[in-house]
Amino acid sequence: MEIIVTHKNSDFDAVASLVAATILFPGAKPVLPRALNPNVKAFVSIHKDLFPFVDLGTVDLSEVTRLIVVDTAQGHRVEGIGELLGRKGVAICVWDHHEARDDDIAADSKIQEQVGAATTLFVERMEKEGVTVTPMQATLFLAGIYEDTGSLMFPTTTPRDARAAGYLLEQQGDLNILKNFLRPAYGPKQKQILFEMLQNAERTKVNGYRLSINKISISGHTPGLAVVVDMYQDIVNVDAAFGIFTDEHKGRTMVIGRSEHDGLDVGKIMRSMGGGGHPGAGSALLKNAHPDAVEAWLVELIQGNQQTSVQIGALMSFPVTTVSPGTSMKDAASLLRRTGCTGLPVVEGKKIAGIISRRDFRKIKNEKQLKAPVKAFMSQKVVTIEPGKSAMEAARKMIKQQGGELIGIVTRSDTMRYFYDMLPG
Ligand SMILES: [Mn+2]
Repeated sequence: MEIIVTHKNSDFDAVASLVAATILFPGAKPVLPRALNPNVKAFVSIHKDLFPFVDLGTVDLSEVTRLIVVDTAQGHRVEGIGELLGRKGVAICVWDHHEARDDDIAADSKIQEQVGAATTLFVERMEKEGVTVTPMQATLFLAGIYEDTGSLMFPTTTPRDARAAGYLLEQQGDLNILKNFLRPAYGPKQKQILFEMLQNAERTKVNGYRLSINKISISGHTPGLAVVVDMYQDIVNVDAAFGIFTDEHKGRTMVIGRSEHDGLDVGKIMRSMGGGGHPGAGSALLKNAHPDAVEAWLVELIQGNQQTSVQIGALMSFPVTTVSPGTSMKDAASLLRRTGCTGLPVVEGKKIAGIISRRDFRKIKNEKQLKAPVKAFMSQKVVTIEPGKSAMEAARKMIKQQGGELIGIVTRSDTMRYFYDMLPG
């Protein structure tokens, strides 16, 4: 028997992929997770009979010969399949669109391409193979693509997602049905939370990003918080918005983030907090964490956020050509000419004593001064940066003109090369 599974708390992309896989793998049974996102649950309850879903409880796992995993490649995100992973005689096939970094399923075959929605991968294949898609299926697949790409507006959207959406509209995917299901998780409770968030809204600037971090206490089952944070971000108009939702009674804190800034990868930040997501959206669930501590942690992660930016350590030139304070100006000049550098650090032991640059040679009035040591002409005000900092920060320091052990040097051209994406690799 072949079964198709996806991650729990399924969104439309997960369920659409589940259905799409039944078309590409005829005979395989789509196992619908018990935990579904509220809007998906509403959709499924109305359309259940139109799709051949089965419950895991009705599947005899000992009969399974092939496992098709869609919209994730992480075993712990899929309910009840632990015993199948690594079992002899079970072929595993993965279709996913997330970054492979946290994958723990050893797949025999894997289609993993970074597009905005896993559904896109299936739709492309169906179009290529000339498989007919019913309007009902097209609508569900559209919901998958629209939800995971924020209606093609998240930065993770690729041209392939837009093309797949176009194809589905040609197959009579129904936008009216979609509109009713994509944001139904927003009800009176969510409205109340959004209202409270807006009353407390504050904006801050961290590492150059305009942020709003909002702490809210909640109680009881509160679905749809991602939608609330999404709307909140739209209204307060920041690069990224975070909601820290604490249920004191349960001792649980849910962190939900949205980013519209290419450089601020929310998924990565949430992974550092033990959660997950995409660059544009992500969440993490923390136990017994104080909201203030969570906020401080978030800020720290964003401050140290290296995703826009390669670390300086990876950018810097090494080894560094240096001179000592006693080196003559003449020798320094010929070194500058030979290396093509615009400046040289002046080093005493391992410490930077100053920097001598081409500009300093303008101070030389006569031949005799060329014999003088560089320390007479060097500038002692040297701006340094630690290797763990980002290229963004280096650029900021260079613009602002604002010492440790010398281990490398970042030149203007190193930094520019980074910004123009010309770094090798
Ligand atoms: Mn997805």
